Amino acid sequence: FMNYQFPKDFIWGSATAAIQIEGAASEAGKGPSIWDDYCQQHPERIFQQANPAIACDHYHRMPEDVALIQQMAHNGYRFSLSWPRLLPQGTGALNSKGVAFYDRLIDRLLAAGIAPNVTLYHWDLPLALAQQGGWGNRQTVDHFVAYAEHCFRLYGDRVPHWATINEPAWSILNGYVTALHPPCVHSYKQAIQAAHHMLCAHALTIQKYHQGDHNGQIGIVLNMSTVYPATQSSQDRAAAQLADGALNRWFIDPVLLGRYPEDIWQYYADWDLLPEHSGEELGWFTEDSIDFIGVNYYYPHYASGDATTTQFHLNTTGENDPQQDCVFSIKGAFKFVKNPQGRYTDWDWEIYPEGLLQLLQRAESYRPGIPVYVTENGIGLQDQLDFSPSLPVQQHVDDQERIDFVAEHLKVIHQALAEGVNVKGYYMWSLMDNFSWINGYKKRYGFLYIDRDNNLQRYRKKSSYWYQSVIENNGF
Ligand code: GCO
Repeated sequence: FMNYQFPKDFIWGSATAAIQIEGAASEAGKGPSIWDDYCQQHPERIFQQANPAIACDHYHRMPEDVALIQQMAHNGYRFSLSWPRLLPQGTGALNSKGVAFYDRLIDRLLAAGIAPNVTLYHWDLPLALAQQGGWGNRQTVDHFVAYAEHCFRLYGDRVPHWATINEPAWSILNGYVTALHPPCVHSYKQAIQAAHHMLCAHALTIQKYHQGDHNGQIGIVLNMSTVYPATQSSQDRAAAQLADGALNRWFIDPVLLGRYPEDIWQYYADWDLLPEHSGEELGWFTEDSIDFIGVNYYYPHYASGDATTTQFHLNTTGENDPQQDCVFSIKGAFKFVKNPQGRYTDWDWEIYPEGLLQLLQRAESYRPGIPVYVTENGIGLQDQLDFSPSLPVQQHVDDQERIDFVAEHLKVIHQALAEGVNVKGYYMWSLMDNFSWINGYKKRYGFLYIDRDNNLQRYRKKSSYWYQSVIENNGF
């Protein structure tokens, strides 16, 4: 008897991103990305001076990794293509070895009955384009669209699901507001300009895909963090509305409604923060353009209107996630604070499954019936290997906390389904422990434990066996 039965065609998978797992950073013709460069230039900003040069060596171990995905019974896998592996300079000639790598990956997945869900951009901008201004440069839009068209031509016949950009809001916030990620700029003006270019690149790519003769679906992956007021004061409620507008609606509205949200547009206009834009560009934002929406959810935010301090902490201890310490403040208008009642992980991320339910309901309210995929959800832990002879192999990495976390979130997905939200699949972050940006390799997210002391050996964690049984029963 299943308490939580899922629809027959539900996709059960896990997710990764190229820069976080592939390694082979300067091999086989790959060009450098902003992350390769950042870790080289500023090793002190990354926990234990880690870098993605080898990562999980997935580039070389791909057949083994796909075999593990198959063994774990997943029927879907979300990964990203590395733009600088395919186009080392970001533009120009394709790198044939890069092309061949993703051909092999996609073919192997399909042969194993695993449906690929492919993200075009997961933060690894080609360095050559960054040197010309990156997302701040209008030309990057055209370069991105050209890159996307290559990908559709190369793999479009075999990829059922595409996503343009992973978490544009967070990529912009990290790059231009907290400045913890490259290009490490503190500028709201540039943040909003770069965001506009990303949204243009997204919109134009969707158009191109639909104009082409492809039979898959295309969408975007948004991190639609729920934002609550820290207290019920009118100041905090206004702060929450603004924070939600800047972080969520600024991205959801162009994508799903075909226009920027008026209140935030006006707010940015008042502060002289509006992006340079043309009428033609705004015309690329159209209603009903995407076929599905991908939602990444980790934790909720609490906005306070008392944003008198603006601090940007660099925390490279890996103990706390700097995103939590960090005070976001658009011209002193809001900051995020902790929930005193919250249940928090080791990295100070609150565990709050109800937040996911609200996001799913929100996607549905934007466009009833829209297919929704939970494209990321998971928990970073300091998992340990334990080879005590008394333990069965399934318990060599006992990550019961991850099982509890995933189960709690699957329950709210089940509830959303019961309420009529068209949730089509769940991709746990992540398939394997990987390069977690400035947290380096300490923050482990995987179903597979990567033994960094022993030749990057893979071990299945307890959660992977539990998830396999969920998949095999299509519920739990
Ligand atoms: C982490 C994050 C993940 C990702 C992912 C974001 O801490 O590593 O929680 O969300 O790294 O790349 O899309």
